[in-house]
Amino acid sequence: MSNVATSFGIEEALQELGINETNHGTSTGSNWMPGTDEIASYSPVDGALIGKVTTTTKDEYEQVIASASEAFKSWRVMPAPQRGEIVRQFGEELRRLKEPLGKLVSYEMGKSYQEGLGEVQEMIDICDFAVGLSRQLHGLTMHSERPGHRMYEQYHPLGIVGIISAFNFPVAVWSWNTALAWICGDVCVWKPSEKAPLCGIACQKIAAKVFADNNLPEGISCLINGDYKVGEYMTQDKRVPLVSATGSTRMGKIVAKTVGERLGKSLLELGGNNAIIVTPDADIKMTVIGAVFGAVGTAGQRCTSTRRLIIHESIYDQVKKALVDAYGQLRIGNPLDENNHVGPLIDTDAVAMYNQALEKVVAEGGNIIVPGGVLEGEGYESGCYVKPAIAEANNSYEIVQHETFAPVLYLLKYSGDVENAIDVQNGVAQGLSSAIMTNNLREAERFLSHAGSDCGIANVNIGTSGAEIGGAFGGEKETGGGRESGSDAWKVYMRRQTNTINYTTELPLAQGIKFDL
Ligand code: UN1
Repeated sequence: MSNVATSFGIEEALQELGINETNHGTSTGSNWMPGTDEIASYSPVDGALIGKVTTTTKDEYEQVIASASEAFKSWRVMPAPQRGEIVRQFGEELRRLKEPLGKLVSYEMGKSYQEGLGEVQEMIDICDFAVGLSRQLHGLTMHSERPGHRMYEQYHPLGIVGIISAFNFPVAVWSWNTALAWICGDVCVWKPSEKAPLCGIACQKIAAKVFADNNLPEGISCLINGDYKVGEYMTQDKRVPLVSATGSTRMGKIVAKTVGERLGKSLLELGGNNAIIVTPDADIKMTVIGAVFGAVGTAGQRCTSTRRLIIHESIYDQVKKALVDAYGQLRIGNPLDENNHVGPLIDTDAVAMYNQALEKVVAEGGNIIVPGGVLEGEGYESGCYVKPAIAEANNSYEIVQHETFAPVLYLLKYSGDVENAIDVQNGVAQGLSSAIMTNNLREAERFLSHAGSDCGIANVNIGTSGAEIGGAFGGEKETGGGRESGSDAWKVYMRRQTNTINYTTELPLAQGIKFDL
């Protein structure tokens, strides 16, 4: 174990979570399969090897699907509130293991420990939400046009839900899917990111214990590991009616095409290019807090991170100065140390992309006002620590149109009416999250109107990131159109059936059709 790992209790956390030096990466619950090539997980915090995970073979994948299909037969007929009880117990286990799991998230992914705990809290919250929902999986009843007939709709489980998740929320996104899918009566197969596979092992062990303690069959929660080829086993597989994928737009397009070709369903949570509009009526103090957290939180690696600030010309210089001052206060370093605001990027490939973005914005005519750079020296040995940067730019720049998963914030100036700012905000291919900072009711309502923000999330006087689980989460356009977590997102995990029952001795046909024999 490295010095950092020792001083911040990583060894104990790994032990509590059952993580070994080498871990089998394929599981149907209590049953773990040996697998093949190993994925090594290095911490971006200090570059140390945390552990290895074996990848899933095609043959093991087949065993996983067989087990999941078998489990589905009994799980789907268990009353939903009883499934809710299992999810409640899972939430309790998460409460018990919140600290070690939060620590692992922080050490393997690089987000701050506080954000790691926050991520586990999102898991707990979605479990609570799902428990209540397990008594509310309701359809509608409607009046039949035929006498003595009753018509209603009901929701049935789909079957196997395939989950492909990204490194940046290595545990929460899985739980948003599983907590709902499980209470809906589905079984889940999860392929976590190759960049955070140990988080996947930890979560699967927590879930497996709950299922085993309740004598439930293998296969309700399954784990597979590997690169895109292992993901393809699921996207191409007709036995997986729904694939929920989080990641880049590039990846999402491939998933959508592959799943679409077999007329399966996909739930996509892809790239964002989120903006905050700052109008002349904005509270500048709130704006700065929201913008800085949105841009540098999770080192700019949330799909909801703030990438663009669209500022009215009348307050542009004031906001710019306040931001430069705030960036001057940021402490970059070990994310397990609660004194630091910004941790590392996930790996050196991400650092290369960050560098390219800064080069590109300059090449396109941008003006860097808070310079970036890769940090070196003591504490920065992993090579993944970068300085959050700010550039004055134009929305038409190719790089501004592109989602760079790093702490690079673009300042864009607008003049005239709020409509002009909304046009800029909507003038990108992505449509995840958006926000306006204003105390002017007219501006706020314009932003939220049919002619306003075209994003899945539109906030007033709050930044773009940090959504609560109670609302449906997701975005439009190249973000993929999917909705996860709260509200009625559960419906994606079920199939709808319309039922008509005749309780007379006649057989009248709909639409007045006569068919006398
Ligand atoms: C993501 O970045 O993939 O709104 C999800 C937020 C978090 C979720 C982000 N609750 O920032």
